[in-house]
Amino acid sequence: MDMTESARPDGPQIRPPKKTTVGLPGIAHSVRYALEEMGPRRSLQTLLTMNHVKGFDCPSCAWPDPDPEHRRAAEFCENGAKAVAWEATRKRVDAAFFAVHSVAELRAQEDHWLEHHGRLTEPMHLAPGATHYKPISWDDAIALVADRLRGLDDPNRAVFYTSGRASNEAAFVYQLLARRLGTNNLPDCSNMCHESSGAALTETIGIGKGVVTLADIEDHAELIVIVGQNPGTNHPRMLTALEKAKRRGARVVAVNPLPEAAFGRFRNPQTPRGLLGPGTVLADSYLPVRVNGDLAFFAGVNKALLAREDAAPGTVLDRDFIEKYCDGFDAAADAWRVLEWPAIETMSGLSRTQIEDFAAHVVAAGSVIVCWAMGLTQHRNAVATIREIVNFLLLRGNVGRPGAGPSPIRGHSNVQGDRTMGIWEKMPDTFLDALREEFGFDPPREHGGDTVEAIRAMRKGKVDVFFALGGNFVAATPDTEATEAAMAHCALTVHVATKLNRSHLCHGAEALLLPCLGRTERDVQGGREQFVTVEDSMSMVHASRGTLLPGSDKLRSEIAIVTGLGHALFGDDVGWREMGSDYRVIRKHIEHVVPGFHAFEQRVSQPGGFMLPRGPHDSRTFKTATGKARFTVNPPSAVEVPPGHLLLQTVRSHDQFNTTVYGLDDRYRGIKGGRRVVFVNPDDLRERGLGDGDIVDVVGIAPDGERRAKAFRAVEYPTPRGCAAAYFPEANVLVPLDSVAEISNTPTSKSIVIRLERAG
Ligand SMILES: Nc1nc2c(c(=O)[nH]1)N[C@H]1C(S)=C(S)[C@@H](COP(=O)(O)OP(=O)(O)OC[C@H]3O[C@@H](n4cnc5c(=O)[nH]c(N)nc54)[C@H](O)[C@@H]3O)O[C@H]1N2
Ligand SMILES: Nc1nc2c(c(=O)[nH]1)N[C@H]1C(S)=C(S)[C@@H](COP(=O)(O)OP(=O)(O)OC[C@H]3O[C@@H](n4cnc5c(=O)[nH]c(N)nc54)[C@H](O)[C@@H]3O)O[C@H]1N2
Ligand code: SF4
Ligand SMILES: [Mo]
Repeated sequence: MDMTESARPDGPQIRPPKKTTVGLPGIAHSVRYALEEMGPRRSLQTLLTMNHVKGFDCPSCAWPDPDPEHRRAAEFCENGAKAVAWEATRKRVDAAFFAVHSVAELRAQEDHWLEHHGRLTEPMHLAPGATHYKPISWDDAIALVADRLRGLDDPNRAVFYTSGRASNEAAFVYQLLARRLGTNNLPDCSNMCHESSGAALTETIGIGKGVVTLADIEDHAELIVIVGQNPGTNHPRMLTALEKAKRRGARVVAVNPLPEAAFGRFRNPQTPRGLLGPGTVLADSYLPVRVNGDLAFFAGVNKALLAREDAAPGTVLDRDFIEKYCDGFDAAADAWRVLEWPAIETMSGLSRTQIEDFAAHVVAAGSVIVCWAMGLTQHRNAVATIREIVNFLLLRGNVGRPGAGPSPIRGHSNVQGDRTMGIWEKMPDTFLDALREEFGFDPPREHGGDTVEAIRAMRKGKVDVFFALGGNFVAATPDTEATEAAMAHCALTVHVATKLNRSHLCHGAEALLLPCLGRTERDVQGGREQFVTVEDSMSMVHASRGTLLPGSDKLRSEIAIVTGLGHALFGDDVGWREMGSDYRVIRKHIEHVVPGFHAFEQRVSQPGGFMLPRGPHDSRTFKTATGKARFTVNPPSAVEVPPGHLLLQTVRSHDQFNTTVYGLDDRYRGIKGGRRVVFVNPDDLRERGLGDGDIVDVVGIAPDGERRAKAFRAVEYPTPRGCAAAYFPEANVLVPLDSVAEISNTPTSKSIVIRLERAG
């Protein structure tokens, strides 16, 4: 990665953070970027069909679409437009490009540079010992992968990674392929993302996903708490939903170490009022929690609620709900009673008064939703934190009624759907039994490895074939240097991808690049135009149809690639050919295997699609170990930071989608022209004899030694004392592979102990 950017005279320029989101600047940015990449015709052809009933689903985040009747002509946001322009660009990375640039040369380039050269156009092969990728035919490429997979001593020496952009149909055939081969090694980006949410929610309410709807947020909730999430950048159309909630009188509270622009004024680009007027202030209050202070915060809130109930019994808690639907309340209550306020204040960074005031608003609200994202999931105690949020909601019966419930806001556009389809290294036996019934083979039962375990296995030389359906494994995962080295231990690395990225250059002994269709492109198989389906953050399943001609006539759909490989490996044992040429056949299998998909074809053909059943939401049914919603005891904890050190969290800028860097600005945080910046409280800088604009090395400390990210520009920023922030993936070199969340095994990308050293 580029180590020199901050040292350049034209390094980042810093301005004060913004207090307003979107408005005219937001529109101007999306239009400019779209025109640059796609030109006027493609821009209109894509942007006006995106998120529409007969169009394609936005490939960016998993925020839901409004009802078909309420959709507008331009049903997308600035970042959705960027994602589409990025995919539908007219630029191409073809065989001539690879003939000119060696792999070593490409590896020395920045991530931004790599992806900006455009779409991959044909299959490419890197022979053992070769310096350049060379074209290979599809038949030879598929035969090569089949040959290597067939030659494995043990199917568990193969790893099948998935990034959350794959459609339901692609995900389903992909997990089928891995299990038919005999392995559950199906790590995915979710392992680094909402795994902690899934683990906490499954244990406590019996389902691994959120249980609210868009209408709950827009029309019903009286209090919406946004914790560890930056919706202005990462789920921009959530701002429209929050605006709607605000206009009918809901209260919004943000809990975050950074005062993100989304919590200020929102100028809705879809309404004249929003564009020309002063906009709507979205957050009524903002609680600047310390990084990793949320478990202590919610424990404090629960303690305060209990104290109010003790003072006026029967007025605060929903006793009927607790009695009828929950267990574990007494043990949790005993634990809250003995908590000490000073410890809660130190760990959370918030005062008792702030916490008690928040509790007062909770009691005043008939219904409460808590939304969260990566600010909660990527810490050692992430699962405990989310369980404590469930406790908080259960106390007042805020689950399974309008305007209430837990709402993890998902990242990739179909990451939730991929899990529903079986992309998980630990799918339950019920799913595996259903697969056996449907396809007549016995899927392996032994759990597979997750993302971190896959890297560990590679390091030990236990992985021969690494296959990735999308994503950018080496850039997204922690401990960049160790991970890049681990990949080199594989005999074959295969990437199904739309654009060139770092993972294609940190290869095994031999490598393949298999270029695929993107969401925006028409997919014709068996002489018929096909569509795929996706599931959003609120469990709505709907269709997605590309509208553009494919970027090259040699692209194949992900489904065609996977089913083609299935056929090469196993002949037509489970009907690979048929599935590849008619996606309705895959949907029929999904209907038989995955609960909630009855009459799939018919229901997904309805405008807007259908909602999957969710017991806690639909009927207060909790499929937990005891059949009840479970209170849990979660002793507050926070990462201990030695004197002189800071706790670093890694965030996304406004100009990126995960490892895809669209540009070098972060408009809302006032950063222009650079990404190697570290945001620090001004007093913390002063205490170290540093000032705004100084160039520093960020040094991560861990039991297994130090890691260094060189030459970052220090930026004074309003974050609590002791906290810092930098961008992912540049800061991933600092995250130790073995630093993971308890239970979910998610890398702790939001709590890295660091110190700053003036760059030498
Ligand atoms: N444009 C765009 N959209 C995206 C993505 C993208 O990269 N770009 N990525 C997609 C993906 S895969 C995901 S998972 C989501 C991610 O969506 P977010 O979770 O919003 O993404 P992050 O940038 O990681 O932001 C984390 C937020 O949590 C806060 N935070 C950090 N540590 C703590 C903490 O300890 N406590 C609290 N309370 N807050 C904390 C940070 O200040 C920041 O506001 O977005 C999705 N959407
Ligand atoms: N430090 C730190 N690390 C993190 C995080 C963090 O907050 N901090 N966040 C984590 C999170 S939440 C996530 S989800 C992961 C993301 O991890 P990944 O999902 O692995 O990474 P992405 O950057 O989303 O993947 C981008 C690549 O996907 C490919 N691609 C795009 N569209 C398609 C498509 O339609 N089909 C195919 N086959 N390929 C496509 C392109 O080649 C592109 O280069 O990163 C994690 N890593
Ligand atoms: S909110 Fe997310 S899904 Fe919706 S248009 Fe924006 S990026 Fe796309
Ligand atoms: Mo994510």
